Amino acid sequence: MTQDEMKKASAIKALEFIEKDTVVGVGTGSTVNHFIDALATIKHDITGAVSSSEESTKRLKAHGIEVFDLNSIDTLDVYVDGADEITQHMSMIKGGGAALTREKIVAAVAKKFICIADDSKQVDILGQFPLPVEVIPMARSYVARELVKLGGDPVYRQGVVTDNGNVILDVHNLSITDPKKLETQINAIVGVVTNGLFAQRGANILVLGTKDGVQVIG
Ligand code: ABF
Repeated sequence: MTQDEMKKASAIKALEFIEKDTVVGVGTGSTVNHFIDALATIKHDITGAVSSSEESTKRLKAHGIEVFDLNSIDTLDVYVDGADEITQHMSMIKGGGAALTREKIVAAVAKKFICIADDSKQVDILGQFPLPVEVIPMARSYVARELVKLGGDPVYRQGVVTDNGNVILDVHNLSITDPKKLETQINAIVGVVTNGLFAQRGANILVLGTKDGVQVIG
């Protein structure tokens, strides 16, 4: 099985968590693209979706799936999204696709976070993947200096503007032994919109594509 086949297998398995006549929270990324394609096969059984990015909204609509504004939704049972890294404690680094803020908002509303991923995403300690931090453009240099004080090496992601009109700093060389604490510390820097640590609200279930099949963990 290739990595993409593992992503696809995990995405298809996640359909089992979707209840009839509900609105589904949908993340962003190549694994989620497989999920959106799979969701299209049951589109007449669901009410619609809320989306974490313009990219996913476009794909959902192309399949004829209605996309609702999150403000019009009272409850969301399930949010399905990928990750860049995930630990056995279900803490994640996300934001490689620059959609971290909207992902964190939809995840906050959802009762259950279902992480879909291939097994290359499983790690013992977060931080090998550079941690994305979304920043208000005028605060970029200040936030970068503060991130250095926390032990990281921030790199400006050139040419990327988020769906919210902000910029991304990717923080290299962090060995994240206490993700909840670091998530709080980075969020406390003025000018930071969101950081890509999903530890305080981690995943509830990991649907992991491996070469031996799909494992459901949690
Ligand atoms: C989004 O897409 C992320 O937060 C993460 O950055 C990424 C995972 O990428 P992929 O599914 O393409 O490997 O969910």
